Amino acid sequence: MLEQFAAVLDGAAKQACAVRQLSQQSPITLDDAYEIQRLSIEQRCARGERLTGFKLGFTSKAKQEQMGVSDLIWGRLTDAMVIHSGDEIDLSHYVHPRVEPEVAFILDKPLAGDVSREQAIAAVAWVMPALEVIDSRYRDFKFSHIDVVADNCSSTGYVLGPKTDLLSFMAERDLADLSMVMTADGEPVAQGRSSAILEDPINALIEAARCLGEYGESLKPGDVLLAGAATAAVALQPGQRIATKVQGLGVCGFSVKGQQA
Ligand code: OOG
Ligand code: MG
Repeated sequence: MLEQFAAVLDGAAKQACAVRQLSQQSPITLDDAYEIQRLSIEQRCARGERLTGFKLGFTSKAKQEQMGVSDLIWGRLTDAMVIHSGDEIDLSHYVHPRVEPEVAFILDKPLAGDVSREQAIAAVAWVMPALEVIDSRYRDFKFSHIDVVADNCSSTGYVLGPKTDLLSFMAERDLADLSMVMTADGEPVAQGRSSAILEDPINALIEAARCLGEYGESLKPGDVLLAGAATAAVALQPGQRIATKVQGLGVCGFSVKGQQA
């Protein structure tokens, strides 16, 4: 049954069509949901995709309130989800995509299990502004905690901005006190602060190591970690130009194919 559910979600993502929440079809546990996620990503890897890292979700109150889910979740990222900054994306490849501003890290050392703040910082090479494109495979973008975990936490795309050395940045600035603005065609559509992400994005590294460890996974050198959105997500429209700026870290963005309404 778990294999079947994984195939349903993988198919929904490939065909960009929404499906019913799994929990409305059969009682599944959180462990089942993480196994469905693992199996669905295994399908993608069997088609040639490569794992590039992990993401956390619901690390901010803004996101928890928007979606009505308050428990931390984690998902897997692959190279097929990479959107290069400046690229154009085509909405026909998605069901009902939204975008959210994030902070991302790239590690250069492994990070696993219970780790201290110092260990977390020492494992990171780069910090970056980021955008995540999320696209629930469930109808109406509605789900329970268990459903969204099975659906790889709505992961579908991510953009990374310029890389800054984490240690040098932290020597001069407080990573937990940066303004974050997301714009559509130059107009602000979401604004927040990096402190919205678990009070400090460094906590996302600590939580990711712990949560992944519960399922026998860990962060490896080279992995990306998306720390989670600082604001609610915004639905994408044809023709938009989306950008996000994180104070001191820079800007990244992409455009959406098509005519503006
Ligand atoms: C789930 C993914 C949440 C975040 O950054 O909080 C997430 C969703 O909202 O569909 O990626
Ligand atoms: Mg996100």
